[in-house]
Amino acid sequence: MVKKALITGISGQDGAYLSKFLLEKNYEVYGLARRNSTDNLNRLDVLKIRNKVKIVDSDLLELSSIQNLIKEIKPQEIYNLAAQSFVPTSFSLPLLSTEINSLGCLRILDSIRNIDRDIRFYQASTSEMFGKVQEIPQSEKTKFYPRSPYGVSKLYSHYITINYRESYNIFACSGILFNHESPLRGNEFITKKISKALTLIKKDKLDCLYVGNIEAKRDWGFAGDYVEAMWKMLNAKKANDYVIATGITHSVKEFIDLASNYLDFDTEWRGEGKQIELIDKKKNSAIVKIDEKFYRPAEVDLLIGDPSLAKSELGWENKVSFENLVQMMVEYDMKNN
Ligand code: NAP
Ligand code: G4F
Repeated sequence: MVKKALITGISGQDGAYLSKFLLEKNYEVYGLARRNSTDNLNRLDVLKIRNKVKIVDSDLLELSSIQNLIKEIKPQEIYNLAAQSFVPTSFSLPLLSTEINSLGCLRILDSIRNIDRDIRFYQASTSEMFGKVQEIPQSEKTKFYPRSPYGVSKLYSHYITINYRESYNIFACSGILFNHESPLRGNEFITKKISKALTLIKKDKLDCLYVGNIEAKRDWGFAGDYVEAMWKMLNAKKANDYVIATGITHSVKEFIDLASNYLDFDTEWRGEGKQIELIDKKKNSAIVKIDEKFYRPAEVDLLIGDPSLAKSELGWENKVSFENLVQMMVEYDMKNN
């Protein structure tokens, strides 16, 4: 029997990679997308799968529409990837972010409870829940301490997923995914912002990249590797929650250094604190500067995950290294900007 999967957030980075992964496993893939005034399914074009998935119109804010979709499609698996996923926007739009990220998840879970409890459910949880980290590295047992409305909203969906598993015996899993990137990453996230801007500077189409806190450290992996973990969770013998990470951390500054090396810039950092600048020695001009507006009201300084449970129970391992990830993003942007 051909399995049917419903993916919310199919227009996003992970939605595109997960669709490709499931299509290769012969799934019938349905993608929940909200109406937009402009076409936002271009990631599916890049991966050449737009005509292979079935797009259905809905929104995580609309309960009856979600219920109708589940009744009509009858999926065996639902992957809830839809979210207001940009941390700074969660500070400016905290209620909307919570509506989508927390109650959106509950709307799906409660629909599963009422319609068909055999549907397996994946929730896109996040390392942002660790926030001000209480332990290094962070594992499934680490205490949470979110630092943004985004992190708090995702903590609700994390626990409601566990609650529906324990209360109603629904096969519901929560993947605590650390930052994962790709050429298809949204433009405002720091990795894409760096790779895109530095390639534009290389082509003399931009003078300078403005960023916030370059000392922040993240455990960055490749999105294509991480969607496999989502599928493995839903196809395991037992539902559980897993940290998905590389186990290695790098600062934003290191990401900038590596990307500028790949682009053959000859650079040095000059100055200190918020006055620091990255100088292109050939032109003797700054190509990266700090702009305070990119600092957050509360920061997550350091994330580094311990993915050993995912390795032992799911056989999942990160494949693409940090160095290869940076190179992949820079090469894509060199070709496409
Ligand atoms: P993304 O590129 O920002 O995609 C988010 C998706 O959610 C988009 O398709 C967006 O649709 C959709 N969406 C937003 N509000 C919606 C609503 N009200 N109803 C229906 N769809 C809605 O995010 P991503 O990087 O692929 O991440 C996927 C999921 O994993 C998110 O839940 C994110 O919070 C979580 N996560 C991501 C990372 C990471 O490093 N990437 C790490 C941990 C967890 P539009 O195109 O219409 O905006
Ligand atoms: O790329 P970022 O915006 O990602 P952030 O905040 O870690 O969130 C991402 O990863 C989470 C998993 O941990 C996901 F749940 C979430 O949905 C999203 O995908 O920022 C990374 C770091 C931050 O510390 C930020 O302060 O980079 C720092 N940063 C420094 N300058 C900047 C900038 N971030 C952005 N976006 N823009 C800057 O100019």
